[in-house]
Parts: sequence; C-alpha cells; structure tokens
Amino acid sequence: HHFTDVIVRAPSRSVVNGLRAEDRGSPTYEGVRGEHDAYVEAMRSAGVRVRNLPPLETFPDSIFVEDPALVFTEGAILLRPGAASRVREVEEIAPALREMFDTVLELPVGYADGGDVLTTGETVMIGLSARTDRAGAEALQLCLEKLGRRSEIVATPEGVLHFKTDCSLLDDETILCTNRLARSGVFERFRQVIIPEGEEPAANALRINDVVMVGSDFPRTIEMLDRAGYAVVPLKTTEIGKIDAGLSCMSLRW
Ligand code: CIR
Repeated sequence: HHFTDVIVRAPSRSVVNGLRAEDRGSPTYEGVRGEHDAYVEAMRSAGVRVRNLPPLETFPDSIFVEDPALVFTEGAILLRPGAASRVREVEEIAPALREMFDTVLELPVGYADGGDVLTTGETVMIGLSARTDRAGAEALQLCLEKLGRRSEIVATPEGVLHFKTDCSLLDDETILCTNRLARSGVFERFRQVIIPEGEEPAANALRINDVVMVGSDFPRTIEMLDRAGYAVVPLKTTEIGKIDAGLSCMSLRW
C-alpha cells in the first residue's frame, strides 16, 4: 500500500500525565515535542501530506491519534476507546475526519482502540485486549464489512497494552513481531521477522512507503532490518515510551 496522507496531533503540556501501566518516570513536554517534531519531519520526507491537529490540554493522551479512529482509503471509523480518560477524544477528532472522508462510520457498542487493529493487504486483524472487548471487536467487524474489508478477531498477549504494541507490517507478506506474539500463532501465514530478545518495544515500528521507522533505542533491531534490506529511519521514542507508546500510535495513515 502506498500512503498519501496522515493525521497527527501536536502534544499538549498535559502529555506528562499520559496513562502508563507502570511508572518509570514521567516524560517531559519538551522531550515529547522533540520526538513528535522529528516524526512529522520523517513523515514528510517519506512523501505523505501531514495534517497536524492542535494540542488538547484536556486529553493527555490525545497525541496518540491512532486510538480513537481507524482510517482506510474507503472511509473512516470512529471508535470507542477502552480507557475512560480517552473516550471523548473521539468527538475531538471527528470533525477533521468528516472533512477529509465522505464515509465516516461510528462504532455503536463496546470498546475498541485503534492500537489493537493491524491492517494487512487481505484482512484487518482486531486484537482483544484490556482496551478492546469482544462486543467492540464484533461491532467493528460489521463496520469493516460496510467498507468492504475482511477482518478477524485475534488475541493480544497477556500484559501487552495493544495488539500493535507487539507487531507491525513490513510489507504485505512480512510481519515484524515479538517472540511472545509469534508464539501465539496468529501470523502463521506471514513471513515473520522476530524482534531480538530485550528490544520488545521495537516491534511497534512503522512502514511508510519506502522507509521503516524504528525506535532509535533499539540498535539490534535496526541492524537486523538494515541487513534484511529495509531502508530504516531511526526515530527517538524514549519519552513517549514512558507512557507506553510507540511510532504507530502518533498517526492515522491512508
Ligand atoms: C494509553 O495508555 O492510551 C497511552 N498512554 C498510550 C497509547 C499508545 N497507543 C497505541 O499503542 N496505539
């Protein structure tokens, strides 16, 4: 798939209060902003148009636009995030999506975070997690059907925030993923590139057109992908990593 457009949202000062499963210290606003700026620059260099939405002080995690919505060339879907503090991010992003897409569907029931959704060439994989429940996943399958997309419901490993925390698509046949997710068998029909032990957060990489963006804190993953022939763009994710985020979380892409 060739991407032409992305949506991002600038971090708010409140980002220092972003949700985290385990407290390893808060990120700094300046640090997050630096990582976000570099990300936007890398997106532009990869050849996509970037729509940069304004920061929202009320929503510390709103920089992670991947979670309240899903986008496809065929249309967008407004989701229902599984964290109480993030539910109303949906109404904040809805106007931009209605402006940019003719078709905007709404998840009617249940909960689903975009971070749990991996779009591959053939199917859309929806991972059940603490944020995405079965009711939400099944309702999402009906929305996806309306957009002409096949989908399947899969499991996210215990203790992992989102399905995509542990995987990303390198190309239509190839998945980059952690060993713990590979072991579950969900990617049997793909070629699998396994993250080196100890660099698990590197699994949330992001392929945009000819490049693969990877967290710069993960040298062994970078070297592995480099050797495999991918054009790797290392980006700093140290600060957003403190609030459980990675590279895919900061954009919606189509
Ligand atoms: C949260 O817990 O919702 C945020 N602190 C991190 C969201 C990461 N988003 C993603 O993986 N798509």
